[in-house]
Amino acid sequence: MKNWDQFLSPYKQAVEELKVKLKGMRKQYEQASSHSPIEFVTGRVKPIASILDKANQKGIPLDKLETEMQDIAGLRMMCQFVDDIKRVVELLRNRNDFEIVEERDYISHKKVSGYRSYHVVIRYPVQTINGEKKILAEIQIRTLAMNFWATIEHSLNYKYKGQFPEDIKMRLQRAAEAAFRLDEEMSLIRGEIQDAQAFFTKKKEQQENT
Ligand code: 0O2
Repeated sequence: MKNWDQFLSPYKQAVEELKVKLKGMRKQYEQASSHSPIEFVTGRVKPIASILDKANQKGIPLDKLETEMQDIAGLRMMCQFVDDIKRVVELLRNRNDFEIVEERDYISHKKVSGYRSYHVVIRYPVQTINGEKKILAEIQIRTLAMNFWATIEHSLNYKYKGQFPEDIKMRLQRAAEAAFRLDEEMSLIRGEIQDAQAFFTKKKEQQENT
């Protein structure tokens, strides 16, 4: 019987610390009044039931979770535009508070499900009262459209336990294509959108200063 509180404690600490750090990157863009490639950041520790399900599906023994399950600590960084994803990955590569272990590009190579996202697996040092402990964490970087699709597909997956009826499967594929086209369209009018956003940010600042 695993002591889950003890096992998950460094993961919880890592998620809290990384949320602050990654959100801090967005804040720095705001302070510099320049377009932030990061729209928002979320994070979670995988629930115990999901850890057990995944370990079972992938045949991972519970005493190997630390090295073989890379997404017990999970962070998500959402971007407005596909091009922002590259910039965010570059920002992550340039940091020296963690080490990148692996990158998985499901944007150039989308999954058969239609899933698109860029995954960066990091080794993150957590400071504990017993010294430093390095844990694995997965950062998923995706556009708002990719996130919308993945969130819906994830909840349907939960409902149908991966066995989608044919019509739902087809609609999800079509929705994935629509999300892809939406990203393309937004990229084409990126300049216009950013001008409008800069205008509103400036106006808000002026109102706050009067
Ligand atoms: P949860 O509930 O998000 O934690 P594998 O599961 O074998 O495909 P692997 O090797 O664990 O993947 O790593 P990978 O490919 O980086 O995928 C891990 C996570 O990516 C998943 O975690 C999801 O969050 C997300 N993901 C991958 N494929 C899909 C997909 O087809 N649809 C959606 N909605 N998300 C996906 P978990 O553990 O599955 O789930």
